[in-house]
Amino acid sequence: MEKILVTGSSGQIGLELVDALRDKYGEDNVLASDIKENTNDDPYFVMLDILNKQRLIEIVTDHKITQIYHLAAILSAHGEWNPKKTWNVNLNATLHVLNLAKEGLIKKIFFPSTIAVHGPNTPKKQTNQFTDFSPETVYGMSKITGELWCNYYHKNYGVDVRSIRYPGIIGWKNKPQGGTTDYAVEIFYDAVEKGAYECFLGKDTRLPMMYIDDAIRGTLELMEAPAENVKIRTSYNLAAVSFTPDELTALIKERMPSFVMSYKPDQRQQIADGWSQSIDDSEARKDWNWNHKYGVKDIVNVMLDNLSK
Ligand code: NAD
Ligand code: AKB
Repeated sequence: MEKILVTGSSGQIGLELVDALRDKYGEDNVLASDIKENTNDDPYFVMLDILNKQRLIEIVTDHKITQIYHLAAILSAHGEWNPKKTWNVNLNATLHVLNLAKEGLIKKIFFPSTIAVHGPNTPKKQTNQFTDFSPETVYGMSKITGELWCNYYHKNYGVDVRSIRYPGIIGWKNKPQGGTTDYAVEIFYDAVEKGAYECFLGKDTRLPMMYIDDAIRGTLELMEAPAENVKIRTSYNLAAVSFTPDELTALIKERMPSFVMSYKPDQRQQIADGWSQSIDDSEARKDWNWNHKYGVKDIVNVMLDNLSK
């Protein structure tokens, strides 16, 4: 029986991933953990600062954890406020988790990477799996280094670590914080609540995005794939849709003609300008049959339908 620990479980992805894992493995076999208080009275939640190595070892040993989904991180925009802390949380804590597997305490790890591993020199369109990585944010630097360590631990110590480079994730259940792609969720909340949104990115800023159900299904599919199919042990490119704020506005206006969009780009514009606009994920499609289900119109519909309720 698998016993799973999710770190950073109170975040945008963690809250939904924990539910999906519990549906699959059973409520009491999935332990949620975060540095942030859990507000849902979850009996299977523990407080864990991922930098506290001793507490991490105690939790893994006491609960006989076999797999860790290591989500805890500081995202791109917030990462620039405190680069050293971001490096520590995003990279050094990942090394703690990798060491648990090297020492035989756990069997499998999921490490989420990101399109932020790309930088200004990376080709922008249909960015290939194997490309130039020269990120200019500490978030991107920590994630590409994390990917390389994952590969190193796999090749040298046989650690079964699997990873996806998520694009911007869109879902209606939780509002994201601290990222550069957050506008693509905030816009729907504000459209429903205020009928208007002021976007912190310029109208032509094209970025790769994905609906959260696709991201979570893809994560579980990768983690369940036979080990021999998982050929890439840095991190898999994963793609679904790609659009600009202007294009998204046009689709929202089809449903809400009175919706008003305005633009006030801030420091996040520079971060977005360094990232790819669309992603070639053919390796994931070939190796473990990845396929997205939600197109951009589906995302607009599912977001507006659920938030309106
Ligand atoms: P999030 O910021 O919503 O959640 C991250 C969680 O980590 C937060 O709940 C935070 O409290 C926790 N955390 C931060 N420091 C911690 C520490 N020291 N100890 C324990 N917990 C700590 O992020 P998310 O959007 O849910 O992302 C989850 C993972 O997926 C991250 O690793 C992120 O890099 C990656 N990712 C997310 C996206 C996206 O669009 N959401 C895209 C690419 C990659
Ligand atoms: C961010 O914008 O920082 C994240 C990401 C794409 O990694 N959503």
